[in-house]
Amino acid sequence: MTQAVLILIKPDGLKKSLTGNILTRLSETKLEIVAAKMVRVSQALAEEHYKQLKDKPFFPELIGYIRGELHDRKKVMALVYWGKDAIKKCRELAGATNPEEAESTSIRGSYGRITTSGVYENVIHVSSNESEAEREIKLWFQPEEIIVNLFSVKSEIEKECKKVTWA
Ligand code: DAT
Ligand code: MG
Repeated sequence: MTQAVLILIKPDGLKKSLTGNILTRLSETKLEIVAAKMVRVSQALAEEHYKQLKDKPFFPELIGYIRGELHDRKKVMALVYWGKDAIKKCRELAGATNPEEAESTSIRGSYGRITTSGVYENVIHVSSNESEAEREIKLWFQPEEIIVNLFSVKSEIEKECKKVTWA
């Protein structure tokens, strides 16, 4: 089944210069990258992304982590991979959520760690099912940033909308 999946290279992955390694690992899947960008993560975006976890005791640390407060890297790399069984293939490569339980050759098993304060620094985010992937891709990307038509769109005319362009 052809699927799309949101991948985030988290601030620890960027700080540890793992971007190339992670993209190389993901290329093993033979999936297609259909969107990619660097994002400075606002409090609102972080809270919306992880809203299913808002009642967990680690939620404030998780938000600080994805916003880059632990790594002096206030950005993440966001990508959409697309192709057959994309979610399963990328989740397998990522490994288990807890980096100590992740298979040692997986991305999280190879590069993740648990901090002394209990944050799972697991290097990469991968959507876990199709409905989560759709919600997350729509949260992180606008339709024109994705080079294939993944979901239905609507057109509207924006009036008196300030837009910054190249001078
Ligand atoms: P995944 O990222 O594997 O989909 P998830 O959606 O359950 O896992 O959790 C999102 C993130 O929250 C996860 O990547 C790391 C953090 N997290 C989850 N469970 C945790 C725990 N018990 N302690 C600390 N951080 C946790
Ligand atoms: Mg998840």
